[in-house]
Amino acid sequence: QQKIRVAVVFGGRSSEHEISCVTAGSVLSVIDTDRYEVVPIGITRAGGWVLSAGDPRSLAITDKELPTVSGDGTALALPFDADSTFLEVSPGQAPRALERVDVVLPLLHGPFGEDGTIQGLFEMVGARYAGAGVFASAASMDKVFMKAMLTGQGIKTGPYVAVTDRAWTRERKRVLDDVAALGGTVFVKPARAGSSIGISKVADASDTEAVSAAIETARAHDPKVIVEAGISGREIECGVLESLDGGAPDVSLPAEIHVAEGFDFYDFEAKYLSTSSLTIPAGLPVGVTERLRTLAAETFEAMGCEGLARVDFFYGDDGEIYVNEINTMPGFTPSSAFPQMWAATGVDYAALVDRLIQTALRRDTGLR
Ligand code: G1L
Repeated sequence: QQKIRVAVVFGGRSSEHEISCVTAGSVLSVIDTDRYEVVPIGITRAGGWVLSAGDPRSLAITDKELPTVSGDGTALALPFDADSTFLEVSPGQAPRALERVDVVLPLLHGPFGEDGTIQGLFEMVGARYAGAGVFASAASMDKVFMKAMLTGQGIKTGPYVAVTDRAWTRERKRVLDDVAALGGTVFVKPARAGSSIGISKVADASDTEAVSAAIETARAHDPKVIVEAGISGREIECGVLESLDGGAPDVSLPAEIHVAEGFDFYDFEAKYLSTSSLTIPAGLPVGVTERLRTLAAETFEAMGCEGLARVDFFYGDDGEIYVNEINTMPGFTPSSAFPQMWAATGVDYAALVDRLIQTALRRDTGLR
């Protein structure tokens, strides 16, 4: 029997190159090779595509060494088979690498990974792929469009001000007035950054100097910035998976994030470098858990998501539930929140990877 060919695309041009490589190593190590033939495809920091056949163990973190994708495949791996082949192709030729696979798992963060661009490339070559499509990826990546889409469909998100490049250049006073009107603490973020880089917390929305400095910091990462009102409450998240039978999406048990002592919010450092912890399931009244799970499925559908997503909430001290964001490419190592929430719900890591492949295979490519 012919095996299903699964391409795992990883590495890439973002700041989370290494995290992507580590994730690929975990995914490759649990894919059932009796049923699937795996084609690992690495993308170098320079954007070159490297086709490789090799050992997923080479993508693990070793003594202080993070894995990466290099042009000749060497860094992919010291323990590679002698007959492994590495073929570097330019992004322009990349589609050729995808022509003969049945499904793609795009394990890529940030620009060109989760913003809909690589999904567009998959669409054009007729490749089925796991996760959100072009529109849902792009709309979920941009916090301003995400909030507009959710608000427009009756899903509550926190108050915010969008700061476009033009508004900041030409209507700075109006922007600062709008921000001041949010009141209290605000978070200033690049509107489309994949990771948590460039985020600042400003204790007083009417402190125009501090707000301006924070906007400039965010603008170094993206000319479009969002300023969000701080919501005092608990940070809760749920995993969502597309149904295998065309029904409503499935939602995991909720997790609560406890940000490590000394960190103001769940930023890059708190997320990857310190000791933030998760409680699964979050200790919440049954009614609140059910409201969260329903809202997670509604948010997934409101954004037009497919495959999987992690929906992050604030459970406000006022008893209201606000959607903070939806992440179409959540952290995906076995210890990340998304796999942990599903494990607690009865879907282990290998089953999760299998389910993502299976839902992707059900898609209609329109081409074949
Ligand atoms: F393939 C899936 F399922 F769609 C998928 C794609 C990407 C799951 C999880 C992720 N996550 C990541 O790629 C990352 C957060 C590790 C990027 Cl660095």
